[in-house]
Amino acid sequence: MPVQTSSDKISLQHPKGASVEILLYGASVVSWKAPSPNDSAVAERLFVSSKASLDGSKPVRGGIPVVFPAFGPPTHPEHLQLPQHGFARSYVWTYDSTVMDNEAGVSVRLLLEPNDEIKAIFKKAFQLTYVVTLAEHQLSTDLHVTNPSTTEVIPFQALFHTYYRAPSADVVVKSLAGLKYIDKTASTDAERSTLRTETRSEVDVKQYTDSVYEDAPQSYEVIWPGDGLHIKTKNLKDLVVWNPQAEAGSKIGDMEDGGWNNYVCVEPGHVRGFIELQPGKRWIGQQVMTVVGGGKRSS
Ligand code: TA6
Repeated sequence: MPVQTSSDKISLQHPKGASVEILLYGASVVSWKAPSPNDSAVAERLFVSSKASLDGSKPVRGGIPVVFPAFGPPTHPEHLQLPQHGFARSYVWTYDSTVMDNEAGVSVRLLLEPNDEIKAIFKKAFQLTYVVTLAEHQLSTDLHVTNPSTTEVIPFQALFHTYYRAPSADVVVKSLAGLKYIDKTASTDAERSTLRTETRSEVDVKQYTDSVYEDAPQSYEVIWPGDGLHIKTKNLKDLVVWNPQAEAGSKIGDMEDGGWNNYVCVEPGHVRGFIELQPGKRWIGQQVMTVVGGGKRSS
């Protein structure tokens, strides 16, 4: 069965060997296995900490948490009751339907609407739809935000907090040179909000890194010796690159020891400023992740 649903998760299986697991809790993608274009060997592409809670008691440390409607500690006046990174990653979504199921791709749709707990901390009506699509070498995630109100605007930020399984000593992110960014590892508020210019053509995460790039090209490569991915996005103008290294990672309770050696977070989002979704409108943000393997690079 290409799509299997149970009380707490959805599994997708592509006929060429790729697979995905999505927890209903947070619509968290917790596994993406895909064959390499080099030798067809199927490998896990996402990092999930062995200490992550997968029982719905807290957001998953790894995979692809969905960040909505606030990134980081909330700053918008209408978000001040929200937890860090909003609520989408910490409520149970529902399986809506299978969108596609053939050789080209296997795709499912999940939904999140306000429940009583969400209504207590976020006063806006909304509907979130999440479409996850698996192809042989590719995974796409599409977040649809719908504003059903006839009068109210929804201010929000959105981001895919994707943890790629990759050696942090060797991985680099390309296509960021020349961009403006803020460095959240800096020690003072003033330094953290200073806009800097990226000079590196290949950004590494050998040191504690927490950089928020703005107005990025929406096409990136995440590569390391022998393997790599290409990432393309729509309507997600910003990009966060995060790896805590031991300095900050050892303070994260659900991070496994040395986990920071095994991933890089490359997180497309709209997080510098806010989207103001007008009454009756829908916004769609998308990331498309393609395994390109080693030696092959997409343009
Ligand atoms: O996206 C990077 C970031 O905002 C970092 O500042 C870091 O704290 C990380 O997310 C993890 O946040 P979390 O709430 O999942 O512990």
